Amino acid sequence: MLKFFSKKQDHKDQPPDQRDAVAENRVHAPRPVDEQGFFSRLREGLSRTRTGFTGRLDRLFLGKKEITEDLLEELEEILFTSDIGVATTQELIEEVQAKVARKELKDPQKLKEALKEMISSFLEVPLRPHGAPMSGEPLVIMVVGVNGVGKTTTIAKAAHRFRTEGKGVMLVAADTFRAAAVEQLSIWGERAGVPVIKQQKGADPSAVAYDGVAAGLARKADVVLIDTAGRLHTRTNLMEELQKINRVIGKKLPGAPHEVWLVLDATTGQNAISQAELFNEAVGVTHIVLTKLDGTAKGGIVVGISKQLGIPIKFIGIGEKMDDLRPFVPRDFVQAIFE
Ligand SMILES: Nc1nc2c(ncn2[C@@H]2O[C@H](COP(=O)(O)OP(=O)(O)OP(=O)(O)O)[C@@H](O)[C@H]2O)c(=O)[nH]1
Ligand SMILES: [Mg+2]
Repeated sequence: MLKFFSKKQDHKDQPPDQRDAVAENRVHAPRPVDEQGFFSRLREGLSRTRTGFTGRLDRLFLGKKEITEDLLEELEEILFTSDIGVATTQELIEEVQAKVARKELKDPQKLKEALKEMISSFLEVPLRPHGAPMSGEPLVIMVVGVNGVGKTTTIAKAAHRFRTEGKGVMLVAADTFRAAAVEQLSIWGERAGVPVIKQQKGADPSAVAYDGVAAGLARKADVVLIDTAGRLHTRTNLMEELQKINRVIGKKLPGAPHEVWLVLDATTGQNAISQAELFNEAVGVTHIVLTKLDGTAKGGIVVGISKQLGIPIKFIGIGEKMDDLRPFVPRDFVQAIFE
């Protein structure tokens, strides 16, 4: 097992002000060679959103010579049904109206390019302040989200990513509610070649998380990913449980969890926004992972999430395979949706 953690980390010798940037680079590292088909795979994964959104835009603009109120009304409808969200849709339409009034925009054919630019600017969400591990300590990431959104799968995919970057990874099965949950994480751990810290079903999730962080420290892991439950017995409040995990691991390793990833299922559309508000209030979400973008035409939710929540999207899930978790790059995303 120790062989996974033997790789020396240069960045730990860097001054604290640079550590954050290095920690961030762990997931925004240059794309590995196996991602050469990156863009086409992204494009393929987002095909349903693209046909639903750009396909309809193209049909709307076809043969039109002027930007009329009727055209804007139809545009509003397309934006709204792509799950961009009411507030964001309104903002986009108002910006277009203002551009038309100022005569900066006349030709419907140019409207698409203008929308693309506006949407791109909405997607540029600055990183939130979050911790970085101290020298010799692991980066601890707590992964949260409601039942079935893709937390465990995301952890497996992220573990695979970190491993290909040469990092020592450890998984922690703090979802002790479902019997199958621990088993599922163990299977993924085996596939990704990383150890899994676990206890029996029904164990206290905070105790498992504490053990996981302790093991990560002892074995000098670079990254510890903690899987949590999406649902508990009705008597226990999920948010309180997550807050407890948060507190308990902070006792073992001050500053941990350094990152809290909220996993959201893109197919749930606007519902994802209210979930994010709840989790953020309870445990302070630092990054969002948006899964199942491949199965939906509701990809516009990416825009709504960025604009309304101001929480950066770290990864998007575009399929069920190990390498179907992609760093969210606004420019690539917009390109894949519009072209
Ligand atoms: N198509 C597609 N399916 C995904 C993606 N991410 C996860 N899934 C699927 O979603 C289902 C649920 O994933 P899990 O990882 O078990 O979800 P979870 O949040 O851990 O669920 P609980 O532990 O029950 O709360 C699985 O069948 C995954 O394969 C994705 O990006 N695309
Ligand atoms: Mg799970």
